[in-house]
Amino acid sequence: MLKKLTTFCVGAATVAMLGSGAMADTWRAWNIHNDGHPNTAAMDRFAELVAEKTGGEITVDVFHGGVLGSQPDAIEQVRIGAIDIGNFNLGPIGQIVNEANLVSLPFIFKSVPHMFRVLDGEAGGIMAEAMGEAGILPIAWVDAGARSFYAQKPIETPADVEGLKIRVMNNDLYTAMISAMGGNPSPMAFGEVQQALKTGVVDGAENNFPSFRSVGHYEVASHYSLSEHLIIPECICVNTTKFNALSDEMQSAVRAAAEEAALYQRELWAVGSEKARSEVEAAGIVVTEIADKTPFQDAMASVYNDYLAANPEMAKLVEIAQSTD
Ligand code: GTR
Repeated sequence: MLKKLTTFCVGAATVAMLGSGAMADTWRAWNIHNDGHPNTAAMDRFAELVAEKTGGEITVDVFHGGVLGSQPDAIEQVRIGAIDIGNFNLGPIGQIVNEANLVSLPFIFKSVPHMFRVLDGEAGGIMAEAMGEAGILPIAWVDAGARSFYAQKPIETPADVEGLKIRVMNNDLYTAMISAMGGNPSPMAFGEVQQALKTGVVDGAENNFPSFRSVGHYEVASHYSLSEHLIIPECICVNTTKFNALSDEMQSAVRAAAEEAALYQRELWAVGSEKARSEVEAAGIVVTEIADKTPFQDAMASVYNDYLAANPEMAKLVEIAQSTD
C-alpha cells in the first residue's frame, strides 16, 4: 500500500512538473553488452539525453548484458511492444526484414565510412522504411566495425575454414557464407559462444574486436585473422507503434537523443576498438593481417547468386550499395 502511494505521489509530481498534462512514460531498453563496451556507455547516454530532451516526459531504463533475452527474442519483443527500444545489430533483423539483409551480404561495403554513406542515402531510407513497417524502426545508426574470424589457428584463406565448425549470428546468409567456404555453420546466441568455444562445440567464431574482448572469447580462441568479411551496422531501434503515437515534438526529441548518442557511440567505438585490439594482443592473441582478401570475396559469388536468385527484388539495393562511392 505504502509503495503504491509513493508511486502515485511521484507520478503526480512528475505530471505537475511537466505542466503539459501528459503522463510520463518509462521505456524498457535492451542492450546485449556489459559495462566497458562502447555501446553500453552510449545507451546510458541515450537514456540521459531522452530524459533531458523530453523534459522528463519519457525516461528510458536500459537493461544491459542481454538480461531481457537473446537478440533474436528481443527483436521480436520490440516488434510486439513488450520491449520498447534497444541497440540492435542488423544481422538478426535481416532474417525478418529482407531489405535489412543488404548489410549482411559479405564484402558489400568497402569500409565503415562507405557503409555509413550507403545508410545515409537512398538505400538506408528504403531499409529504414521496411524495418519501420515490420515494427522495429531505426532512429539512429551505430558503428560495429568489421567482423573477422577467430579460432585456434590463423584463417588466411577460405580453405582454412574448411571443416571448421564456426558460430554465426542467426541469419541464413551467414550459414551460406560459411558453407561456401566448406565450413560447418552453427547459429547460436551471443551469450553461449564463449562456452561453446571453450568446450569445442565450435572451432571458431567471428566478431569485431570489442565483442571478441568484452565477453572473453579471446580467452578461448588464440588467433584473430583480419578477414573483415562483414561490416554490419547497428541501430537504435524503437517499437514503431510506440514511436508513431508520440507528438511531433516528442518524436523529434527522441530522434535527436538517438542521433547524439549514436555520434557519441561512434567516437567511443573508434577508441574502444583500438583499445580492445591492443588488449587482446597484449594477452597473447596472434592477430593476422590478410593482405589479399580476393579469395574470400571470390568464394562469396555463390552466396550472392543464390541470394539474388531467391530474392530478385534485392538487386536494386545491392546495385545502389555497390555504386555508392
Ligand atoms: C556483436 C554485436 C551484438 C551481437 C553480437 C553477436 O558485435 O554488437 O549485437 O550481434 O555481435 O555476435 O551475436
